Amino acid sequence: MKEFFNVGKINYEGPKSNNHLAFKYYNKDEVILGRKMSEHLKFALSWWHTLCAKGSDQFGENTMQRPFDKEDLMKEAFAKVDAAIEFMEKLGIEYYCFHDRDLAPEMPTLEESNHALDEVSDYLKKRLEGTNIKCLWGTANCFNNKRYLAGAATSPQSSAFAYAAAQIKKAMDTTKKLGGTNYVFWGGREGYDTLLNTDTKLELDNYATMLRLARDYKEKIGLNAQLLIEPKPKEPTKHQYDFDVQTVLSFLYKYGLEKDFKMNIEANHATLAGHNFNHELNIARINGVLGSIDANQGDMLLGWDTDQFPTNIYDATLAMYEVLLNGGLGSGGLNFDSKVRRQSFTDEDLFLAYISGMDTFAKGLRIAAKLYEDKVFEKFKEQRYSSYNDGIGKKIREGSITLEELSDYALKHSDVKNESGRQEMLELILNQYIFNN
Ligand code: XUL
Ligand code: CO
Repeated sequence: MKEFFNVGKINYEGPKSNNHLAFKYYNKDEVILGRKMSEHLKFALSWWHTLCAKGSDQFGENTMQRPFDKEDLMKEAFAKVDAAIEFMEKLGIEYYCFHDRDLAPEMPTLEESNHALDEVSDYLKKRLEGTNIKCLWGTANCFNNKRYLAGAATSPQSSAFAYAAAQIKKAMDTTKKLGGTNYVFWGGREGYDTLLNTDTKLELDNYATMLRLARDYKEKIGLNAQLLIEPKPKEPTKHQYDFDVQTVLSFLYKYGLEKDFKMNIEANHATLAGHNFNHELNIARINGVLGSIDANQGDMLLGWDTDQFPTNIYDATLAMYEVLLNGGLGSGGLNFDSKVRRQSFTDEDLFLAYISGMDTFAKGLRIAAKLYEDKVFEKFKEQRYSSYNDGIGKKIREGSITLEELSDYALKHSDVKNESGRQEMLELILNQYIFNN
């Protein structure tokens, strides 16, 4: 088969290498904390940003030409499959994620769109035989077409709800066919712009109904995949219902869906919500819903979802630290929901972006593993909260106390002795680990 990309296989050359087209930190078979790096870091290619995004923005046309571009959209869809496999094999990426409409174009009718998706996914499945490339997750694009201008599951139009259900059904069938280990719901336009025209109660009830139907359908067809909700606070709507992990948790509990869904945490969505990436991972972890990660980063000076490739070593380190505390991501992985900048229009830029993102997380894993082994923060926290280990503290921890008892205690012990939180010392230690590992 003819090659699409004029870039060879990307190898590990170690930290001293000056070759930009080589890994400095990602050494896939190297064992860290008893597992191969490739098992800790199940990197995935995002079909939409890698094969479909061509550099256009609100103000300008495409800037990128790809070697798989074709006049005929179906021919292009097949060429994208071949190009994606070449790209993943060259980078050693073993997973991919897709929306139904990234794999195959939307056609004039739903029936034709379904048929197009069948053809391309059959081809993808066949081409992947004998490779070690697998599907991390599938999803349905229920936000691009104008029928979804007011949402999909939360649309005021029941026919839009039905159309979205049809797309989700088909995307779940396709995820099953491709052996996907997760299925994602990012609430594209599930939110609102003004309360003047929005029945939030009905919209949220309907959203829960859609998720319940999808959960039941998953069981019915035997789709062996973890269902994931991907929180995001705004964009495209002003108020996205899935604001952040805590908001989604309360939604899941309210509607009795907490056992069926975990979460796919995206770094740029966390920062849009005013949270650090590791805050979202932490809240998901302590609630048992940390499922998978969309690895990217935003620009803190811009207020929108820039979906840049991750290069921030602090964030990657602290993210991998949460992943280690979580015991890994189970069936999840690290999907690069990231795109190259509009001015980075060459194919080589695409390779460089992935190498940079993979090395950032590989280095983050190496540092996090040392922090984890040395229990740096955990030891400090243990000491910091030790007043809850016995006496009155133990009773509070166990919930076996009354307000009267606490009042009696406080009357006798009114001298609260605080200790330094030592934030600067901990930051200093974190930096030492980053510098030395
Ligand atoms: C949008 C976003 C999506 C989801 C999948 O901000 O992150 O690409 O990851 O629909
Ligand atoms: Co995402």
